[in-house]
Amino acid sequence: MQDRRRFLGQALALGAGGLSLRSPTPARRAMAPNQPAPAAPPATTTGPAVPVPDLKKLPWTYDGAVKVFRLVAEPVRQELIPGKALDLWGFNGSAPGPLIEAHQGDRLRIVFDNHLPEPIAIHWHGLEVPNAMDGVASLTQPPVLPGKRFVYEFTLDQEGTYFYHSHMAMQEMLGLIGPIVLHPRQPYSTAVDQDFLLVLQEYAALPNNPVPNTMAMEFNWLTMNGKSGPATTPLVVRHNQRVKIRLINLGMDAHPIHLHGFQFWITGTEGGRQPESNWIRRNTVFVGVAQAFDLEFHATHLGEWMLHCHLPHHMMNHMASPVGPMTRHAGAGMAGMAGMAGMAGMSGGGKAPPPGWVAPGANQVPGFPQDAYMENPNMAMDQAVAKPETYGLPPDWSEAIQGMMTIVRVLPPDLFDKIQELRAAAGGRA
Ligand SMILES: [Cu+2]
Repeated sequence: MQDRRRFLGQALALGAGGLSLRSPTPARRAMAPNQPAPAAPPATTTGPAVPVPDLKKLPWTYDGAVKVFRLVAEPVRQELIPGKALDLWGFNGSAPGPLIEAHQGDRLRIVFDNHLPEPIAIHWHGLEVPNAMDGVASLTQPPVLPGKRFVYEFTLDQEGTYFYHSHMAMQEMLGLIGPIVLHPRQPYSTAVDQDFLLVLQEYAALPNNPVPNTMAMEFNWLTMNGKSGPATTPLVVRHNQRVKIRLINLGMDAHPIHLHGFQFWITGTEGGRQPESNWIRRNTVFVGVAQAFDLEFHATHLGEWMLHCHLPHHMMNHMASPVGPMTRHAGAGMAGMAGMAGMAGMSGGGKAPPPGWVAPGANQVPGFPQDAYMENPNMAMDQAVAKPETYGLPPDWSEAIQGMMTIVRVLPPDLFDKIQELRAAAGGRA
């Protein structure tokens, strides 16, 4: 903390464009009537901390009562699944960027540095901030030029699930978005035991080209928190816990996110917590572009329950158009696979299905092949994506999890506790 403070102090002393980096004086606050005085740091949270599987949280320091975050936009190399990485633009080392977590009433100062080769500005999506903080380059602020800094500062009287993003359209499609959670001042009437957050994104990347085509209208890499299935870390839940899952979408497509095994309540939107009379019971929520939803349910049914986008093309990895004539090879071998859509594979090259997987005479059946070469045990990559959260899954589980998919694991207490032990041993991630 000391080092971090000192580093931050030095960083601030270097000066910047935009606002003064010091705490606003009382006189300045008085000039901004819609900015209440900073609240004292809350002693306790009003809910569980929000895990964002596969993403970090943005650390902060305090300057008096002001929470100070350092946010950096920069090129990142994001591994979607083992063996497949894309050259994206993100924040602080990842795309999407880290979670900004704060409380209703907090005053936030976000010291933003642009390490991209072109101008940018950061928009706080859904947050009621002063116009000069709204992050629309050339309308509400000058663009933040390459190598330059801008300091955003505002007091937030909201609670719920929000996000930040570049307000340059094409930059959004290269990954520049990150989540924000504002905990309520008063606890919600219904407390949850688990509170997860997933950011939904999509990329169009040709085989062997690590830079996505930001002009594409069709996408072949679908991610949750920057990972594609089966590299998405399962959401591990103890039997009978009450679970919240926050979903955020910013891309070109809406995603119908479906949960197996449960009817859930939609308890919040990008407009914040909804009154209980407005809660809607569903098992699929169509998360539109620039929307957020909070889902809640009681994990009363044990099992490995899929949570996934239900668009068929969003349930696979690296879908690519056929090159050359389509072949329909019913037997083993690569020859039949070379021309198939969806075949570039989960681990950098498909493997033939096992004996008996394909019926004799399959070539005579119009429509063959569809999934025979994608969803078979030889496509599993359990070991490559093994982590504490995958402990105890059945063999070859990973061939079932591709694209915008993850697993909600509702586990008996002993298995849940075992995974917590493994997570702690793996580096205190429990
Ligand atoms: Cu989708």
